[in-house]
Parts: sequence; C-alpha cells; structure tokens
Amino acid sequence: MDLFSEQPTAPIAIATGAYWLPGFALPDMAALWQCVMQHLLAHPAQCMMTPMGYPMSVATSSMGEWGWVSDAQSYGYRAHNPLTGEPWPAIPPAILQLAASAAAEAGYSDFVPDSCLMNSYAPGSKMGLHQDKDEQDFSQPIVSVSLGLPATFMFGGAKRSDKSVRIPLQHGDVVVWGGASRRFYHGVAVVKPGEHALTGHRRINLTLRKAR
Ligand SMILES: O=C(O)CCC(=O)C(=O)O
Ligand SMILES: [Mn+2]
Repeated sequence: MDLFSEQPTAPIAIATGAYWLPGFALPDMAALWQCVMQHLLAHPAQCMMTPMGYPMSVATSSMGEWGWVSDAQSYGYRAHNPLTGEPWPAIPPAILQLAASAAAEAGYSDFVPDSCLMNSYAPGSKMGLHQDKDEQDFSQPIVSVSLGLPATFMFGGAKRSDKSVRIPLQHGDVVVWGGASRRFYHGVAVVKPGEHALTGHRRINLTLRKAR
C-alpha cells in the first residue's frame, strides 16, 4: 500500500451542509504526519478526566490559540496545556491549508480555525454521540481529518434520537460539516483492533474549529 500518494474522490453529501471527502488528505499526508508526530512528542495525548469523574475513552492534545480540555471541574477551550502550563503550539501552515481547502471543497470559504484538537483512539476506544457546541460562532464549519486505523463515524441530526448515517472512515478521509448541520449529533463507534502502517495501533483524528 502506498501511504501517501493515493488520490481523493469527489465529496459525498451525508446531511445538509455535511460532506465526506474520501482520501482528501492523502496528497498532503507526508507533511501532515510529520506535524502530528512532532506535536505529540512535545504534547502527548492524554486521557483527560470528565466533570462526571471518569477518564475519557480517547486521549487528546491540542494545537492552536485554543485547546479543548476537560478536567474534574469543567470542559471547554483553554489557551494553555493544563499538563505543562505552556500555551498550545500554533497550528502548522500545512494543517491550516488542508483545513481551508477541505472547507472550501465543501462550500465553506475562508475557513481559518484557531483550534485543532488531536484525538488518539486506541482499539476499544470510542466517542459517544455529542454536539460540538463550545464554540462562539456557529457560522464556521468543522473540519475533521482521519489518520490511521479505520473507524465508523456516526452522523445524526439535531436531536440525539435522530437516526445516524454510518460512514466508514479510512486513513486520509476528511469530513466537513457546517450550516444547517453545524450542531448535529455525531460520534465514533468503538475502534476495532488493527495495525496501520503509519500510525500503528491507533486512529488519530484532527478536529479543526473556530473556537472564538
Ligand atoms: O474522531 C472523530 O472522527 C470525531 C471527533 C469529534 O467529534 C470531536 O472531537 O468532537
Ligand atoms: Mn465532535
């Protein structure tokens, strides 16, 4: 398998304003992976605590002006890594460019995220259905990039009980949602055991958002 040079295919609408872009990140994968690896060396992903008192299933780290964090008191955007007290490092240009071009491909021009959450899924981890609603400006879309192990992304509607479509995300796929579906429920089913030639025994997701 060639890890870097496979070609993307056309966007697929999964809901109003929401698109699956299979393979969109593949042409930029070498630069992207370099950024991810470098970042995780300095800011390892950690399973943060939730205010409910449980560790999150997914390990997280952040880049950008605002990092998404959770602790025993609350969750939301913070300018500093709680583990080091340092500001989060800037989002590298290669990732900003990928986010802007994926957003444009889905019809959202001029997307400039100020937050890049890095989710690291070991086999057995998952993310339950939730809305992304800690941001101030819902006119901006969300760009979500998948690396490594495959996963089933569930994308529902405005209500938790709405039926979800199940998207079989692969390494290099991007999902973009905004407009009418900006606050739609979504989640990730339990990641199955496996090994990916680039990421090893994990799936990594980059979620780019405009937090403030
Ligand atoms: O891992 C994914 O594909 C989705 C992540 C997500 O929804 C989030 O971090 O809010
Ligand atoms: Mn989310």
